[in-house]
Amino acid sequence: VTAAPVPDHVIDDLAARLGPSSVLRPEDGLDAYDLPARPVPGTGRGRALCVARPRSTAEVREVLSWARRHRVRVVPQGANTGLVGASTPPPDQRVAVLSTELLAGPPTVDPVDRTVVAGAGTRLSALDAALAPYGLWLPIDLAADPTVGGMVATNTGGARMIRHGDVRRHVLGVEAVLADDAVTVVEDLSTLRKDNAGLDLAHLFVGSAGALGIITKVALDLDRRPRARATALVATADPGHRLTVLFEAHLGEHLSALEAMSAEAVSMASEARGLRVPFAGGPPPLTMLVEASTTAAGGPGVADLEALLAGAVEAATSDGLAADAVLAPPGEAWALRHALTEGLRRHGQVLGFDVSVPRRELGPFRAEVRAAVAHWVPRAVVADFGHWGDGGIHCNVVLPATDPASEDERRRIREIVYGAVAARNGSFSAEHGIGPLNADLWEQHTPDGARALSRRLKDLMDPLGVLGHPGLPYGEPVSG
Ligand code: LAC
Ligand code: ZN
Repeated sequence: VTAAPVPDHVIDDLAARLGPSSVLRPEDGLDAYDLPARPVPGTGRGRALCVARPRSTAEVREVLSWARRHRVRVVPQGANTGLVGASTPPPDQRVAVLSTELLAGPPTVDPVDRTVVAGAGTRLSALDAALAPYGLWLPIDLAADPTVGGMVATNTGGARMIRHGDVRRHVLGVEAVLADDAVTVVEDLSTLRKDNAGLDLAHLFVGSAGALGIITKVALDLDRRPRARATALVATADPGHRLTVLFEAHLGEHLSALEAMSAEAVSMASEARGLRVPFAGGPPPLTMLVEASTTAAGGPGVADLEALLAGAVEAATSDGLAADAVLAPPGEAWALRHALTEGLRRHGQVLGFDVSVPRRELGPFRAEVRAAVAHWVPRAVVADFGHWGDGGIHCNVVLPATDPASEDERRRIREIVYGAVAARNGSFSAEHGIGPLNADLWEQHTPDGARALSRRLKDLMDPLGVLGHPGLPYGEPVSG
């Protein structure tokens, strides 16, 4: 690795290949590419060498050939909404950003097969607008507007995973460009739902964080849009797994979200955003957001779903699992849920941990973390929330902005959370993927064989190591 500055003629060579308007330089102002679209604690400001904005798969090949020739590393970037630091460049101006924002022609929808092929740079909102007229959607619910390429590269989860799964479950195919000697285009855009003809290479790129290839197009399996929906906010009397099991049993295939919000998180969000807390005595220790929905044209309506929810809540109350509950309009319930991240941030310094444990361990996990944080860093507040039905928890520890965590305290809190996760065979990255912020944990927790195979794949697909954020754990840095 050399720290020498990259000479101007290197960028000129890229501009000659793509056309000058497709390459942005620092003097053009690169804030939108150097800074994450959502604040990511622990990531400073990046500084890109330049930003390449290819308009086609052929131009992506040009960018990677250029990167190979000059030994410049390329960080792919979609909407830059990731939370583990993998989409922004490091600060040393030796890494170029490949923005997929112009790889976004109109999606090709097949309403009979319920599939779509879209350019990697297509925003989730734009995809949704293209699918709505057909009564279709991609059922991934996020408090952000990422690109579909980014969603595939990070395998996002979101708040409807309990019913619809993560992005991986919807990926039928991928077109990607490798940084191997031939700059190979792997084209696997079949939209067949039944296609068991050999290795499914498209899935190699799912969750790869741009380390194995640049995703240029994706083929996705879609669902019908819900026709009716009802939500309840439930004050839990038992912060364990029994309520989850009860709601699953009672609501069956109608259950489409089961989220949890701690009193601390709800207070901070409602205060910061002026939102109403629908419980008379203030937020209960743990509030569940339960959603029932249906896509069936001839199926239950809103009133039927509300009755179904009311029945489930009644059963929970008589079992001693629910202390109180209200039927809240879906817009209001989700507004509270989606306000949490921002609400916490306005409250102070947020140390965020995106973790998961087996569902029966959620209660004991939270109790352990809370006790340990209270003991070691008493001024810190655990304001957790998350995807309870999937065992996912955004275990946020919030400190006063005026009295943030010291290095030692940060390390201690990290040890508490990840220690409690590891003791329960949980995951240190439940849904936000791998990036420089958690690469050390990947090294620590990934079995030897899996690490070795990951490195060999990386080596094969990107032998010079020019692809992806340099803080990703899979490969050797570029030499040259
Ligand atoms: C959420 C993001 C942080 O669940 O994953 O709100
Ligand atoms: Zn989440």
